[in-house]
Amino acid sequence: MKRLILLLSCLILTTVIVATITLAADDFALQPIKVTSNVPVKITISSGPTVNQPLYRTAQGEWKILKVEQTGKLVSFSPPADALASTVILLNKPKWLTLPDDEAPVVQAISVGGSAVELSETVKLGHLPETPESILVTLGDAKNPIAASRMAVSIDGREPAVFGGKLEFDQSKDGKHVDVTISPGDLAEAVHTIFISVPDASPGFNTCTLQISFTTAPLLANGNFEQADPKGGPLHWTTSTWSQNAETKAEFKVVDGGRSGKCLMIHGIAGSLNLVCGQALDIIPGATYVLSGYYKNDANLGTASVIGKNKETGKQDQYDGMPGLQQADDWTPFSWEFTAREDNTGFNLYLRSGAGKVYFDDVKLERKQ
Ligand SMILES: [Ca+2]
Ligand SMILES: [Ca+2]
Repeated sequence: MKRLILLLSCLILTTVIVATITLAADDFALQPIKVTSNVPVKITISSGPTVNQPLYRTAQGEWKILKVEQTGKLVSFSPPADALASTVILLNKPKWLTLPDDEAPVVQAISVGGSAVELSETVKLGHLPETPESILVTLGDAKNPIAASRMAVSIDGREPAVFGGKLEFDQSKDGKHVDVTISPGDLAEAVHTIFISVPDASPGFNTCTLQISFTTAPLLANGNFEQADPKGGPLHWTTSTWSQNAETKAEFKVVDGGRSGKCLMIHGIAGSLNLVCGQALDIIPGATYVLSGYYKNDANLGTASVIGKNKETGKQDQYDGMPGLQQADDWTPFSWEFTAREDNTGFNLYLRSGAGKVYFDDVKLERKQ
């Protein structure tokens, strides 16, 4: 960055702030000079800057021609009265620059893993089976080139390179269009937010911001039942005995001997037994899902239900059940497909049982592709 040496003189001692900024890639670089002063001030630059169509910005945001004196390498100017108390000065207006420009670049298209996504300043992609390999954002600016070199992309507040990700851009010759390709890299199964800010190359840094969020966390937490709460029950699941009576006795426990590590045992011992082990679901009304996993039991025992609430009445509405599981001594796969009702919300999934022992392990829920 070329250094400017500034000499200031003013009659009254007061606040004068002069800042120079180099903007954008070499092709679209500017050297605006920001002057903040509440009194008339004369600024002299001694490094012989290029002067071509010098301009200043008025307090109203108009761009006007600036009177500049040149003596050898010395360049002097005073922000005019209509530029107090803050202005931006351009001594060398490049050919490509169109003024005024108060508009940020506009997002024209977003595609995730090759599929177009509805445009919004905050794009919520919801649950994805895995982190997309690439996210493509196309931006355009009506008046000026995009300052591609000043674009910023963060993933969960950090640089994509931290996750092995990268950023590439393809800019049109006039600079006014850019395709930004974000490869997020290797992200954990969790909620992620990508923040993108793209300024144009005008002196005002008009900046477009965009936020894209998604989650790759499993739809069912602790579906492999490796985590137990302090009482030995399955972490992230709630357990309950529905329609119980005085004699009801049951156990919900994480036990050894799972298909992988540990597993869930639901043991109905006595009394009225309508045993449920459930989890709230973050699923999309209208979408179809597949519940799958492994079980074994000591009788024809064990099932699953999905229950939703009507969006309008708030009352229990959708109530769909998986066919009951047959007796199986060894770990046996099961799978069940259901569609979350369009007019429902607040879905819960329950693994269920009655009298006897049923074991579940490696249970997962996936959206049907
Ligand atoms: Ca613009
Ligand atoms: Ca397990």
